Amino acid sequence: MKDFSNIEKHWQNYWDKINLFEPDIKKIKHKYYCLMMFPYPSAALHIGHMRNYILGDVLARYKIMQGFNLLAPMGWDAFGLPAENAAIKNNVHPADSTSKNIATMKKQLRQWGVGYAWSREINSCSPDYYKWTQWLFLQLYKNGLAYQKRAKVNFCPSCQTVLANEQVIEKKCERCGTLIIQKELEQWFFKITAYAQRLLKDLDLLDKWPERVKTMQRNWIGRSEGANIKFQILDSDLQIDVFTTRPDTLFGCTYLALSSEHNIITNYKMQIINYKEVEEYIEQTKDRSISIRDNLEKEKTGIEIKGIKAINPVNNQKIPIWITDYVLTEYGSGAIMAVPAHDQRDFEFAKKYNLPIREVIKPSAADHRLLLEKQAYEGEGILVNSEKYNGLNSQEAKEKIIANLQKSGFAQKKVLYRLRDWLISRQRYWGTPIPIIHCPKCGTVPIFEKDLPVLLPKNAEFKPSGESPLKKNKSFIQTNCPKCGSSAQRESDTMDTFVDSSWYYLKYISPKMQNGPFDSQLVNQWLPVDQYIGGVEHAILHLLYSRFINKFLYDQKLIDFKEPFNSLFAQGMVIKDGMKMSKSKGNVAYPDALIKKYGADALRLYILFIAPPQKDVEWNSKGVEGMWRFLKRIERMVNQPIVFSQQSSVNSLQRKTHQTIKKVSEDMEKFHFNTVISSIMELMNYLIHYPLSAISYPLKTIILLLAPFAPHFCEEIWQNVFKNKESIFKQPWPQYDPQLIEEEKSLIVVQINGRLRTKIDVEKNIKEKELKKIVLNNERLKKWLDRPVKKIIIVPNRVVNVVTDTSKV
Ligand code: ANZ
Ligand code: ZN
Repeated sequence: MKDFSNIEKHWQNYWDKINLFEPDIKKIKHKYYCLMMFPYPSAALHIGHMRNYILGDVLARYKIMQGFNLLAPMGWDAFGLPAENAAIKNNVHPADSTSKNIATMKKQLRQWGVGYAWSREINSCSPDYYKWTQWLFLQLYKNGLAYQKRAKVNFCPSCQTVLANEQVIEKKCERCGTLIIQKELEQWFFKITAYAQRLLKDLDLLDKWPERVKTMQRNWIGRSEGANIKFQILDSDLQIDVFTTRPDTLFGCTYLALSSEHNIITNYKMQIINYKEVEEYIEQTKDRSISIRDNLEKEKTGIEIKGIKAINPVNNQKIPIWITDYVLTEYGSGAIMAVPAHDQRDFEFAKKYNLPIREVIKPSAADHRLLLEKQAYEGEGILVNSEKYNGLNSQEAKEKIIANLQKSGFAQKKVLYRLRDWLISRQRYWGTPIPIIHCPKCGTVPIFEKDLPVLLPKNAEFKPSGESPLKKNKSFIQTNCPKCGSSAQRESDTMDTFVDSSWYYLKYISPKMQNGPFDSQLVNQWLPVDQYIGGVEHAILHLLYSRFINKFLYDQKLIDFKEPFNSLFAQGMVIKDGMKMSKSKGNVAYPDALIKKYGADALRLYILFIAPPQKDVEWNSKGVEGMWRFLKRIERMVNQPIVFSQQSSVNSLQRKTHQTIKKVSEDMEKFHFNTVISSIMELMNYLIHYPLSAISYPLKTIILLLAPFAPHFCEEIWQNVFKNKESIFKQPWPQYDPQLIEEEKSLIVVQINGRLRTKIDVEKNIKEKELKKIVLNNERLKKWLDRPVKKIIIVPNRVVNVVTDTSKV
């Protein structure tokens, strides 16, 4: 064989020439839509990226061999912070660095033998694409699902931009790790909360999604069933609403806890005796994280509001009101009824400030008295200290207490979602401009669809300043109102890139379409995506947003499927030095040198061999050479003078071959690529013990099964050694013959102390240990085997003679 790099280039060109990855988009029967999450155009790709792309490529090639009309497209999620930050750092325009990066990545993908339907390439920063992202915005706007409001937002002082809650990880910016501050700004939102219940319920339709991803989405949506309960303020007509999931604990409420932004504090200023102290406390705790509530470790603080008391509506007890830092402003009503005996957060708070702890729920079984000394009992149980509700269980009590309070208007059932509306505006340059005009006379005016796209000006100062850079771009900002013609201003914020990626899977179907976002009819035929592949880091945001937009388009009758992705595969990460491989962590390994030395195929095989694809894997390049040797062995083998025949003439080898086809085919469906490779290796080891005249069929099978993994190598053998005229990927995937995979049996005579007792059917050439076990556990032989066995004599495939100790009767 010639050297790797020549072969690889040759076949890469060949696959282009025969349009291997270009589907016939009009042919729907037997279609297969295999989609990889489209990447940010970053600089050179490393081993971690490579693992993802070859994973998808293996599946794609396998599906082609199975005869599917395969669509495996690729594109670029090109707008956004990563591109922009890199551009700022290197002092180049993001448009230029983006196209440069795309070129590099395409070259790398090609070098790895990763194929896509490149004629369908899309790029979210091209006007052809973002025109339709803007169109999508307008549809949401028209339907009341895009709105603007002043909001306290997470602001990253380093990236100089607003972040969605989802992009804040433990108070820090997801991108750069800087501590987030809160700012109040005018912002655009998409009303994803209107879809909360459907986004939750339809998770049940996704039976081919990993359970852990669905759980993450469920938690994120966070449905809570409970009630709003009103607490009257003593000697006033003001009330404080609380949301609780545990109305059954109402008799155990010993204080109310409010967030520091609760309006009672300003509304009732005059009555608050210690207002000054309260004000000071609020000032001090202003920047506390919004996530403190979930942070059980964190010590909670608070201050009592002196001068006012609340009344518990079930027993008219007067209870104190506290301001605390563990109640969220944004959730429920920003106030809670605190039940220290049954809520751990309240328990700790009560201990610290010496507030009463009143037990009202007893667990049905074990004595927990001791427990209550140290922690709250948060489970359900039987009510105590609750007057007429005593003896009821939590469920019954919840219903009854709410029903009774409801009569007097003190309670109402309520379902809350943790999910917030999606904050989509960014004060950054490199994104899709929001297609809105602010007119001094008409107010907020959407752009006419015929006037799309609103082009992002190339000659803009794009360095972040906290304000939208486009604001300073006069020729962009100044325009005329489409309604009344007076001079007006364009919206200067751009959209979050998650908007770009919320609908791209539709665009691939008709990427060049000009007069609409996508061809609905074709889209309905090609979607949902059959297999979606991507990183588990997108388990919440991207997947939730895409599901939301899909449902919106469904409601608009533009598509007829409720969920965009039928099956989801979340691949593991490549780890180096204990961390995710990533440029920002400086632990990156690049594939180039390895490819030069061993070829792309050996590296592909190795990467997929070292771990199941859904698992994280620690990178170590030492084993690549082993894979290279494996390919060399195959090469030597196929270059021997083999006589080709359809089937192997030796039964056992034939059986092994068919068993391998079966195992490999099943593992392919489950993404168990590592065991696929080891099964192929096993067959290879098996076959070397047979004469050349017997191995042609197994060898041919090996080449076919290996083709998705080592495509260049196998294509080379297929065409240049086996002298076939057509691509190996146009060959049908090998099928096994169910009759040929069955193990041969032998009928074995079983003797006990030399006398024939029974005959058993076992697998031929069964291991002695196995055979002994079968014999000794045989029910029929029990009565003769009630004494110690002295020895067992085996004549392979024929006789087992058990000698027992007959002396001890
Ligand atoms: C009384 C109670 C007693 C509660 C008990 C729990 C246990 P999820 O499941 O997350 O919806 N809560 C309500 N609003 C809050 C806010 N803005 N900030 C912090 N906590 C808040 O939780 C609902 C429970 O969280 C509510 O039920 C309330 O405490 C608290 F034994 O009310 B519970
Ligand atoms: Zn106007």
